[in-house]
Amino acid sequence: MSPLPGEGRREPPLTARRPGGAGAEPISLQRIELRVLALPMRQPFETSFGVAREKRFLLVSIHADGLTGHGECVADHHPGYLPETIGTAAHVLRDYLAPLAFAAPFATPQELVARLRPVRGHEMAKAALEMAAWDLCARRAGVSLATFLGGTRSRIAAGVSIGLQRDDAALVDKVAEELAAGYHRVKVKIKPGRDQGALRALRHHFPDLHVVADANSAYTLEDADHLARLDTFAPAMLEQPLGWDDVLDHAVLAKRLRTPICLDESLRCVERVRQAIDIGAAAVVNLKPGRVGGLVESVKIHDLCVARGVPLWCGGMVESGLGRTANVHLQSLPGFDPGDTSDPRRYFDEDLVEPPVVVAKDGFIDVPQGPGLGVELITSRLERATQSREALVP
Ligand code: OSB
Ligand code: MG
Repeated sequence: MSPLPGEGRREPPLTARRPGGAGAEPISLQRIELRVLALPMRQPFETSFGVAREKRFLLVSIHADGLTGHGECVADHHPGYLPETIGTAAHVLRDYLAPLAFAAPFATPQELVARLRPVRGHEMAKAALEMAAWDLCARRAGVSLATFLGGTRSRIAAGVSIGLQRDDAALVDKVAEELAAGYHRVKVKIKPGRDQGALRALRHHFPDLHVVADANSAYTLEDADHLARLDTFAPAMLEQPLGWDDVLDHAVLAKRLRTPICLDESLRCVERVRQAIDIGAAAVVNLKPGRVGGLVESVKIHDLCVARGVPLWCGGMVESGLGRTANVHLQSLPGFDPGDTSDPRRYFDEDLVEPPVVVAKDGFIDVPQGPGLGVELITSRLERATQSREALVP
């Protein structure tokens, strides 16, 4: 595939402003490995779009010069959050992204990202390959991913996303438990019929609680009057109430609410984020590297939000410790409010990495200092979790 004409539109490379590994010897990939992994979950995670009882995901590992880099793909086995799935990600990685990555050496992750641009969409597949490239490049340079990204924080404030509970009393108990664990921010899931009561109960028990309500696209503009009544309970923000790909209706809804709107699903590139801010659809931005095609795009979105004074926080996709760790490195950039980075042990008895991601009693997570992601996969656990694997070569 030859580069598209639009390539000339490229912005100044991040390497102009951030370390990123400019000047390094180019990397020639020797092998890319795709594995489908399954981790049992300790508790189901329920949202307006479904219940997850098991975590299945694709692990992308790249090999070059005796080094390995790993990337966790956030696509689910089901297209209930966004259209990508494990199956589409494996297909696009195998048939389109891997050949582009093998086609020529690349010196920086930014160079690889530019090469993947002819493939439209498939942000989660691209992000996984890109994360592996960041891990490998940073390892080779002997610096942490945080340093490579230009991060300055050595610890980040953890927050927690709480799935739909059996009833409002159970939700109140759960929130109390998570606050006791030290989390700096609480988010709860809502859906029609499970919104007013939940927010009323939370406000009653926790008068000063900063609580985010995430609807995962469970409403339409016809629910505007109903959603406006949630203002009474003063949630800190309402996350993605309307269509998963919508920004226009969110701008209309925003005018009818006091509660600020935060967008998640709809924001899949920096241009979309800018447009959403410009038309008043997003007062707050949830940034997930996997949803926007990776860390290069994430840094652009971070920089835009900081420049525009728009609050920004890092979301989660129920990642294993590997993906969580990448989110921790990203949040070492100044400007992130506490988001959805909670302890992976809330979900998994046996996480895959060492050292594990740990939320300290004061609700902070240390940014790993070792090279790359700064964590290692535990081979025995990786093998146990592996459902299938395939190797791709040039
Ligand atoms: O909408 O933020 C979301 C998890 C899976 C899919 C979508 C969302 C979430 C979360 C984050 O709420 C949960 C977590 O990673 O702990
Ligand atoms: Mg969300």
